[in-house]
Amino acid sequence: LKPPIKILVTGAAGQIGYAILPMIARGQMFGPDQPVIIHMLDISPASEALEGVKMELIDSALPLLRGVVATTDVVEACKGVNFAVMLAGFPRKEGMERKDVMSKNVAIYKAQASALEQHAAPNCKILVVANPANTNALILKEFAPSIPAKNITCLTRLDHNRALAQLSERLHVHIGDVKNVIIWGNHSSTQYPDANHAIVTTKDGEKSAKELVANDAWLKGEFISTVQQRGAAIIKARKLSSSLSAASAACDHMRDWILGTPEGTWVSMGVYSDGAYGIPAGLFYSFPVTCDKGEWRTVQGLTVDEFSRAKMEATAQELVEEKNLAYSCLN
Ligand code: NAX
Repeated sequence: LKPPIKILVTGAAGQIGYAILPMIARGQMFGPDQPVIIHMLDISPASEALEGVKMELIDSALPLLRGVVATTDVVEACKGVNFAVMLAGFPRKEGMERKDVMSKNVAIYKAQASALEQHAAPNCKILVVANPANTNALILKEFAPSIPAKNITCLTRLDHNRALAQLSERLHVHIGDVKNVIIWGNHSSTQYPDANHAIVTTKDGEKSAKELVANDAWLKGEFISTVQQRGAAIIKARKLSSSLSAASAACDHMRDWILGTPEGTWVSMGVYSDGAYGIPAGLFYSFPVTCDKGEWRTVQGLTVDEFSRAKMEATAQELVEEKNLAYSCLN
């Protein structure tokens, strides 16, 4: 077994927290040979619930779990952490303006950025899940200037997995035989789920998913809207937002980032744009990436047709607007 690593989970008393903590403590994020010490952060009104979660983690008798810290003190929470999964956020409540919600989240991410910058371990890697995920990641980057931008990412893997699931259902193939869909842009309803480069492994070798589906209208219509609206569909059905699939996707995201993507496979991650594919630099935008030894790299040179280009630009435009709104909350 390796020496234990420390991982911070913010908003740990919430829904996704309850689903993800046992996954982390069972080795589903960092592998079955990696012991973990979990730091859980939440706010005072949730501190009792947080203690309850701690008791349950201890009672789960998990051999990889080498310690649990439950705290409402952001400094204690961030101390020495090698990884951080940021679930903490302020949800939109009835009657609230977009700007009010943004302003609450900007304040949270500004404070947590400083705490991570000052107290996390060097080279700490961060995944932002809480919405607006891309813009929260941007605020975190802005207020933690000494953390390299490449160490900050946001979650679009849930959308990626939803796109794989739609293709797998449509083609009646195992989900493990479908790969290389792409989520471009924002984790919001403007995201662009793109199946143009997706591949299905069949008994006759690798085939283009697009050719197997052979229905452009579905790929440009229902496929995209189903993935974009899946979160809303789950809220309607469960009366609660997706949490087990979000937790599972966050594990996939961290595992692939740290342990690497399989040869010939890419995944979608929200990362700091350097201008690739004509997307404005300085936004957190979801791209196809491959990962090796803890570093992600944008997949280069994919062809982008006119239909895709328009969708990629629309979601970039929304991110520019979110960025402007976030900045206006700082004044
Ligand atoms: P919950 O509301 O159940 O949990 C959020 C937790 O954060 C609460 O326990 C709250 O007390 C805590 N919190 C609030 N402010 C805090 C602060 N300043 N410091 C520490 N903790 C704080 O939400 P949950 O369903 O767990 O979702 C978490 C976030 O993930 C939400 O923002 C949600 O919108 C977002 N999602 C993002 C997804 C993605 O794919 N990027 C998908 C799932 C999810 O909707």
